[in-house]
Amino acid sequence: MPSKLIAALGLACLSWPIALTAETGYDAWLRYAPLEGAALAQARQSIPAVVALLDDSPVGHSAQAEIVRGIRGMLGRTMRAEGSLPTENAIVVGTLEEIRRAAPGWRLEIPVGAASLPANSYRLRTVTANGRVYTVVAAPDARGLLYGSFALLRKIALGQALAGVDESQSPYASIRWVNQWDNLDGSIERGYGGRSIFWEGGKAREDLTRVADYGRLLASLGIDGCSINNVNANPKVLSPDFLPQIARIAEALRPWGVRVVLAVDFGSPKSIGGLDTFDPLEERVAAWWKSAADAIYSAIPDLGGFVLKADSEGRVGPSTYGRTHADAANVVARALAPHGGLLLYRGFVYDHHMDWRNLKNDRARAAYDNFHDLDGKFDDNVVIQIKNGPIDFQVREPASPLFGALEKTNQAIELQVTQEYMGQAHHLVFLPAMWKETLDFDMHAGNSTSPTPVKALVAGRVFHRTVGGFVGVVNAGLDENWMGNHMSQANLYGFGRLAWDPDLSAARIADEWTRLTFGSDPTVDKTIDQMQLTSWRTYENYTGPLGLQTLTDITGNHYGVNVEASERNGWGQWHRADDKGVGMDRTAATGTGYIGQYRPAVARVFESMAACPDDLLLFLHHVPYTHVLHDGKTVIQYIYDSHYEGAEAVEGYVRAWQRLKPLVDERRYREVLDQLEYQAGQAEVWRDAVTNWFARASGIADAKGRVGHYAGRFEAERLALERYAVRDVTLAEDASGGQAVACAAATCTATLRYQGPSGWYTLRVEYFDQNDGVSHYRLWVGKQLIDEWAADRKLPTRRLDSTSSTRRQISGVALRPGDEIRVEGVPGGAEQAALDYIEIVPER
Ligand code: GCV
Repeated sequence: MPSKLIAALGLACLSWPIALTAETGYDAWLRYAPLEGAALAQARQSIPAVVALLDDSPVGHSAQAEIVRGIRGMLGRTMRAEGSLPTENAIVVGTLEEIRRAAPGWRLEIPVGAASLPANSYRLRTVTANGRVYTVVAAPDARGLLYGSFALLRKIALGQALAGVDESQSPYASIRWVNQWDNLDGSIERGYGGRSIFWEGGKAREDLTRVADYGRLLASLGIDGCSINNVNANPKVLSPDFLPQIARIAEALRPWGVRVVLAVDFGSPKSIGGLDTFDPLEERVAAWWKSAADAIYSAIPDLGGFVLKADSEGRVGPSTYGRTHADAANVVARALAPHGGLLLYRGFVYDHHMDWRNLKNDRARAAYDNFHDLDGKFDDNVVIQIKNGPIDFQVREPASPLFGALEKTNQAIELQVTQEYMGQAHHLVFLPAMWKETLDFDMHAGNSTSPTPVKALVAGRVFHRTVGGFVGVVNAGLDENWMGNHMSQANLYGFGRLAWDPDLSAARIADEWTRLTFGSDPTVDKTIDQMQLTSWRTYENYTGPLGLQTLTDITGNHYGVNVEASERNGWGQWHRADDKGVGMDRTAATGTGYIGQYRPAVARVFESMAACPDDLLLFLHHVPYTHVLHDGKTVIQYIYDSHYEGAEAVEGYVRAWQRLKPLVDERRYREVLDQLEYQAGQAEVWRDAVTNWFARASGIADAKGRVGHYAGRFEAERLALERYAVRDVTLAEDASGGQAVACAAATCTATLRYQGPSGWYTLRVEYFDQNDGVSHYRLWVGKQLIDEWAADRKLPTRRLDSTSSTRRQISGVALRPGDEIRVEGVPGGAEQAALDYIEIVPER
């Protein structure tokens, strides 16, 4: 057995028991949990004793080791790993060429002909020869072997029969990459799953085990490129003395067929190259890029290429010298071309100092305005990397018009897996459902009547481009479960599956993920699938319905609610809500003209208020609050209702999850419950803040009388306070009644005398969990201590605001008239054990 293989199997053996015993989330969808019942019986019958690898590449060895690992986990059997075709039943892993040599008589009947089978494809096929049954994993290249092996294991894990298997799959597009926004100091921009797995203290980490394990997760989805540093790039990555650091990371990813990609800074020729210019049209600059690329490729010959953010959010770019994006892209791409490298040039270019008073200004226009006229001017190894929508990963945006506007330029779609505007690591939001809407959206871009969905455009299928595809911004980190919570792993899974095959449905992806991650119990599957598949709409309902975008603190942490943060500044995420109406007029007739950037068939629908889908109405039109939607509601009533529905839906997730207690392992049950309970509280914070803001702005009351009236709610500032002091909260809607109480003493109390009927109640204490200390709370009813907790969540604020506002819910509390309910707060650090209100809710 080759030594590399022994090493790989050794590692697999070591990590196997951990995977089975500790459900930390580390193994994500590659748990290989023991099969049971019929699935086990079926797999035991069809899985032979041998897995033969005919290929000797490191990637081939990863494939074989993975099969051994997976079968051991699922069947409790250790297959023999061999290096040639055995004379017994076996799983055989080999390239088409290797199989042809070892078993010339086998006819794999590759439908499109072996020579034309696209790179990274695979074929799974049962072959019967000389009375033996071989399950063949064949591919044109080693990556295909790996992807085929993972597909085989996925089938087994999902209980699908292997006998007679006959299937071939090819990736939909050539680019299936992830971008990590990791800084060299170990922090991650918009990362919510811990510190960088790649970097610490300006260097590659000593221990890169996590990098290899991440490579394995990516490979299991068919992802073959990973940029390892922030697109807000540190120029240092191209210094000659830094190359060994990158080379070490490349080495850790290589056995999984994942190529390193680097984010580079356009100013590098000047900032680290010793030139006095970075003008892309200067010979010296071109020569510098060439020598930088030559140096990096001599250290890492399989580097995928570069990703470049230029002239955006303070990054330097070609505008410094009055040059175009094509000039900038081509000078870098020409340095990469001799090495087969690609340049992913980001289409996320916009002016963040726009005059908000000018109603014709519009950030959404920027990508198209910057790139459309340059179509055809980019070299063949340049790919324009375009965010799914024209703004910036908001909860609802139309597909970027740029997808339909590039005919002679390669493109890739950029999707954000890390949940920057989507509740970060704290809210459940299954993004494949949202991505599918964009990928399937027909841009009407072709010259015939055939549909031209975004997925086909970015894959280069419509205009016959040779490269193109999918890029996901992932930002996985050192947290045990990679993403900061278990459920968000489904977004990485979904991104990878869609990058491989964007025709998959969101429902199928959710179901695969749930079964691989939580097992195949039908109640568990149904519950989790249902939660995942409704979660985007739910989140949209309480954070920004009707195309309002995410009504978050866009100049701050992008997490808590702040309706006005997008207005009266140059960032251009305007929704233009005032006392009369709401929405951006982006029409060609009276607005910014953005809608005119779409092809006529799309523009017609968007331009007409009657035809425009309600979900995008306020993104595309400015309307009075009394405008009636297609469903018959007024805009203002829809805003109220959707917020209540959203908050109620999350309460429903909590109840649904609680029913899974006996069916999910203890640790993940507890951690997901904690996340959902927190989210339910936050959804109410959002609900109350947004609905109160719009009630105040519009002057129109909620027809159902809910907004501003909260039965059973007792404001902390009205309770009997000892040492607690009343504070105005600066965004009035961030605290119920606009006020909170904070404790500047060693301990403070807030007391209320209950006067309602006797019965069982749930008590909700709304408090503020800032990140500058850990306060402690105790809740007493009479002399009895009912609950105590610490305010120790990691939320991105030091202030009393909607981000720190957090709910503690205590159910099953018996109350009688006259009972004294007392909250005692003990500050910790700079955090002052602040309270917003207590709510007393009768139990259902
Ligand atoms: C890496 C948004 C994010 C930034 C990010 C930028 C980008 O603006 O808030 O953190 O920067 O997008 O995609 O470049």
